[in-house]
Amino acid sequence: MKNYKYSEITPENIYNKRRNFIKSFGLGLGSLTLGSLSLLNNAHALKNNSKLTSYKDIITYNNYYEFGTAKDDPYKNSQEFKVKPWNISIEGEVESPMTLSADEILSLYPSEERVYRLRCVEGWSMIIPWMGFSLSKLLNRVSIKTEAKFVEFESVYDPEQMKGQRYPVLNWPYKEGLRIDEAMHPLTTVVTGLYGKTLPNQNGAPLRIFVPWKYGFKSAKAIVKIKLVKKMPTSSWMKASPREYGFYSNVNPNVNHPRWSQASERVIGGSLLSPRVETQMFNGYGDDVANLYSGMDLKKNF
Ligand SMILES: Nc1nc2c(c(=O)[nH]1)N[C@H]1C(S)=C(S)[C@@H](COP(=O)(O)O)O[C@H]1N2
Ligand SMILES: [Mo]
Repeated sequence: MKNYKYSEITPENIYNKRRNFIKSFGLGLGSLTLGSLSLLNNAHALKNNSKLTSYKDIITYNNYYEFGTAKDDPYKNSQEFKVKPWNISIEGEVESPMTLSADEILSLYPSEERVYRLRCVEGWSMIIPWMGFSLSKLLNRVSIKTEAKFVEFESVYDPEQMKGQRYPVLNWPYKEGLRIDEAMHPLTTVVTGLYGKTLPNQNGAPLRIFVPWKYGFKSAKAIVKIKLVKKMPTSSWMKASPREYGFYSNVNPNVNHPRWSQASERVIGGSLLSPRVETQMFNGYGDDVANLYSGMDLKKNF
């Protein structure tokens, strides 16, 4: 067994070694996990030869306004944030509301690797090897009533620890929402980690949501509540600017933000000279999710 220098043992190196090992035995990426879904997911994200974004970029270039609005604020300001103990309540239109600790959730549902592209509404993207499992598994646990049509996600409110929340940048706590069929879609993920490691605070520890075909802001970090509701919830971003941020917020190169084009994106990690790449409809996940929106006018329902 080769000895690695300490500096070589980054999450990224361990991850790549494991991946090469698996590749060299001809097992393919998908066999890292059980189930064909992940195979499919990995293939999607890596279509058009996209490289994984570096661990460093993923953990230092973040949007997490609770910790400040500059890209490196979450990295700088979230290191002392306490993610233990942590409870998440699942409530609203359900037969059996419950509160589970983050640890319970982690042990109930084994995480698998899910490589997805994150497309921020600001016009940049990353390819991230997340760890997680389908949100539907958790939602099935509470027996959703037929009256429930939407799901609302609430992030933590803790201005003592999150100095960004001392200012009215957004309507705190951060809230987001999905239609029930979107929330139950197997691609909609409860994220537990990345690069095979525990989720860093700045990426939404201990648990966050990730919805691959929607703009990044739909994927709430550090969630404490999941509420099943009858009516379409108003997200923090809809409150802040309803003209610019709609409920659906599907990645769509044909529908521009009122202040900028959404036709292309800057891939984080490239050089300043790297060309922008074309943004794909539904962020490249159209084969899996386009049917959720058949017959809908996606310009109106932006
Ligand atoms: N609670 C909370 N969740 C949030 C945000 C935020 O400010 N607060 N920012 C969103 C935005 S705009 C993006 S692009 C992604 C960024 O996720 P990442 O930092 O893990 O890449 O988180 C989303 N989730
Ligand atoms: Mo974003």
